Amino acid sequence: MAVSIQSAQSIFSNTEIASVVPTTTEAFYKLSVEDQLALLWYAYTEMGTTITAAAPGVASMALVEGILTEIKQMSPAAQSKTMFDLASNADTTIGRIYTSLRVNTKLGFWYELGQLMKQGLVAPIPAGYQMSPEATKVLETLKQLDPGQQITVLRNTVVHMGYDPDFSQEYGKRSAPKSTPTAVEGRVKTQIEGISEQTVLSYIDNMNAFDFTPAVGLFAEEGALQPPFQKPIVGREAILNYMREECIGLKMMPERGVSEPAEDGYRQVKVTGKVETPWFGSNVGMNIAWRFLLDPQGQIFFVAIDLLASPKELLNLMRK
Ligand code: 45D
Repeated sequence: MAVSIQSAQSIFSNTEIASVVPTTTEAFYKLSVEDQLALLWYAYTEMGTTITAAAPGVASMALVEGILTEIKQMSPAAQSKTMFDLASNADTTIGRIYTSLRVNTKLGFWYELGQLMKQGLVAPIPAGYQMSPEATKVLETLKQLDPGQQITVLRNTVVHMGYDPDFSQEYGKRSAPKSTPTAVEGRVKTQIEGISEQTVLSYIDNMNAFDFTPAVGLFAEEGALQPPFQKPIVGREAILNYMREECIGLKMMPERGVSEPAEDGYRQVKVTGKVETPWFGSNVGMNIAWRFLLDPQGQIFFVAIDLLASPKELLNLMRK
């Protein structure tokens, strides 16, 4: 059987992923928009993990200063309606601007709104708002998840707001701005217990330096990258856009791995470790697996990034 992106998806298929994240996200979307906003507010204020003050620096906040100022000047009722419209994917000017933003800027926008809500400058969730029993259940489930899983649910909900939420998924059709990679002197060489494949080590080093052009150069021309709970992004150009959109500020800390021959001269490599987002820094380490399939030339034919079900999975380096 020839190697394909589809066949590659099932390497190391015994990897247990955090499927509670998509199920909780789905349950969230079934709630009324009022409940969704209230739930986000309670989750955000009660989660116990705080957003690091440095994080908004990774977002191009200049792009949202205008709408934030506009929102501040609105009546409380209009402020609430703006948030409602965003959460319900309504076709509004703000909804269209929001959709065109990079993920980190969307997060920064809500971070600022959250601050303004705390300061009383933007309408809060009405005092005494009673969530439905369904919403209370979703919030309870969310509270049980580990911090890395909780922030992934929060991020999913924010990314899907605005008009035409699918727009941002078309990485091949949208070119993201470049960013400045870390200077060579400032870089550290990664070591991964059990792994000597240069492609894998260079992947991590380039990603940690936000040097996405050489990172993408490690992929086969028609190679693919599959983010957690998403379909594979295929081809170098689309992957490059994706990285520019989503990978600034990420800190990848692989710990250990296994490498073994696969069919047709390919090689499969599984690495586990932690990833930190600039938003939560070292407060939240996400437990991650990278499942690489390298082609006979040593290029990345496929890599899946999985959010693991539990820390125990960090030690699961078995084959099937
Ligand atoms: O509606 O190797 C209020 C890839 C009010 C790339 C609010 C990767 C109501 C390749 C509460 C104010 C990227 C795949 C809202 C690796 C309301 C690769 C605000 C993995 C919305 C390793 C809510 C990377 C707020 C990973 C402010 C796994 C919410 C990255 C804020 C994961 C939520 C990153 C924030 C994650 C969430 C970041 C800031 C999960 C950030 C999450």
